[in-house]
Amino acid sequence: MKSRPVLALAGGVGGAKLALGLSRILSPQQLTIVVNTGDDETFHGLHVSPDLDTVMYTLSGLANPETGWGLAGDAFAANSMLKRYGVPAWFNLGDKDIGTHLRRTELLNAGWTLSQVTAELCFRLGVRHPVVPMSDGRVATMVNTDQGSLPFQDYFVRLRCEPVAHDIEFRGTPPPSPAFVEALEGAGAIIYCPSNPFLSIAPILSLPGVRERIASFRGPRIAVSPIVGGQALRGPAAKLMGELGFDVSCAGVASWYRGICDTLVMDRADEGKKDAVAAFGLRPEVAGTVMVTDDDKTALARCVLELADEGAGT
Ligand code: FO1
Repeated sequence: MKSRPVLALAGGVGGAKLALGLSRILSPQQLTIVVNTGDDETFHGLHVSPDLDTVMYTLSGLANPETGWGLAGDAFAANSMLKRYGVPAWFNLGDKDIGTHLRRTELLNAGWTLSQVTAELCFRLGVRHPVVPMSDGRVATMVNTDQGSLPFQDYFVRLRCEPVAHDIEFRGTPPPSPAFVEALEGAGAIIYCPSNPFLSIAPILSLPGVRERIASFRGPRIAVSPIVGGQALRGPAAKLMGELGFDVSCAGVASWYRGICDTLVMDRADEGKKDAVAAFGLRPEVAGTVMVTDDDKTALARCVLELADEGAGT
């Protein structure tokens, strides 16, 4: 994508990895990373934006390499103290991480938008590529389960995705953030990072006008499957897919992306699923999608960008 910028849509850890790879190849003018905020939650009076922070920490080189979320070398003294006070502190906020949430909350309370706050935090951490919340308004991802309707972090962290899900709901219909709208209008290609489609990409698409804009987008739209060999690389994507009635495979991912995506990048392990993916109208492309090292992330990003260049020329 030499001319028009790339718009990458991302959730947490998997999305951040590809976003890092893209940021190593593209300049800040050539890439906008729009991030899911349906997982945002208020803990102990603080506004926590886990996916924004995961992308921001990853791009600044500060992320915890073991978990993928939170900060490397963080401690949890404040969280332990909350537990001593009898506060339900199951969402593990690190001591340094709390500094981020304090600053975000302070600026939001002072009237800044989430976009402005995120730009400020990124600037201070040396992140030069635009990391943009999907919206400045609130969308709450709710997982409707056999144990009732659960806010995302309750389902994901407190209950470790154990409840059986039958539906996912996005409460709130604020407009997409200004930078997201601008990126949608100016993009030369759209890349869906290998994030959970149901929990990370769907909230972005749920914003007014976004799905329609992407459906009628003229440039290449490329998704990277987060399902490899019938399993999620991390998180509950595979379990959820099964519970929601999808085939737990990259073909199931292709069926979900039908109409809003042209090419699905699937792992070499799934070579045999090419026809099943093509049956949903997506062009199957095989690559190494398991990103362990930074070189893996850059290699996958390069592959995706080459596909975008090919698509732009067709
Ligand atoms: N994930 C967990 O599994 N357990 C946690 O205690 C936890 C704490 C946490 C704190 C800050 C943050 O930015 C992310 C955190 N996450 C934790 C990850 C987060 O729940 C998910 O990765 C995303 O919301 C899904 O992308």
